[in-house]
Amino acid sequence: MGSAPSLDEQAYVRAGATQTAVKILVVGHFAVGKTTFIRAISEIPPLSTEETMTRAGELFDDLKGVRGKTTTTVAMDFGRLTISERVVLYLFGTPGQQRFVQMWEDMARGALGALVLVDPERLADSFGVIDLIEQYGLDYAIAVNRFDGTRDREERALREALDLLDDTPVVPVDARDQRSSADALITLVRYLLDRAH
Ligand SMILES: Nc1nc2c(ncn2[C@@H]2O[C@H](COP(=O)(O)OP(=O)(O)O)[C@@H](O)[C@H]2O)c(=O)[nH]1
Ligand SMILES: [Mg+2]
Repeated sequence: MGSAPSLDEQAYVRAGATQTAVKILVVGHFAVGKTTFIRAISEIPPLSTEETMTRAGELFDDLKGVRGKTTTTVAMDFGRLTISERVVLYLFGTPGQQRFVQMWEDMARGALGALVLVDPERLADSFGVIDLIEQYGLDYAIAVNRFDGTRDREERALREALDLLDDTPVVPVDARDQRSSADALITLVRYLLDRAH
């Protein structure tokens, strides 16, 4: 792979260890950029499972006497990024909606932490995801995805709106950009490993 971004691995990896696999969740509300992010950085062809779920739709249709189709697309993404000679991240893109709580049960197991993608113009849409993350006791960093045309929101205002702890990292990211996305993950991993010490 191309040049690995720098993580001061001596501080984190046991002497003599070959590779350390780290499971990281990439979470966020619908259309916040999870798939884009994992596609931009994965060094293996990213997997994306698109599963069409019929919700309690049938029942709903019966009640309403409408034959409209109530379907929701659930997209899960999987990718890998080597961030130093010996630290390899396994990335799981996970939708943030409360109705996927069962999936979260599995996803959260063994995860070191999560990167929460947020859209600065739709912060309220991220409340549910952050609640879920906290419910599962996962440490996280916030990556503010810069969509074209969105103005910068002052970090202080964003921290307040999302009710973040003072030491929770907040980093800007362009989910389409490899370098920018990798930097956000490095910030997260450094934070997680420092906390684990
Ligand atoms: N302009 C811009 N568009 C983005 C960015 N990140 C994602 N998008 C677009 O936003 C839409 C939703 O992104 P997607 O990755 O599918 O979101 P997901 O539902 O969280 O997986 C797609 O059309 C992306 O191309 C970004 O940083 N800038
Ligand atoms: Mg997606």
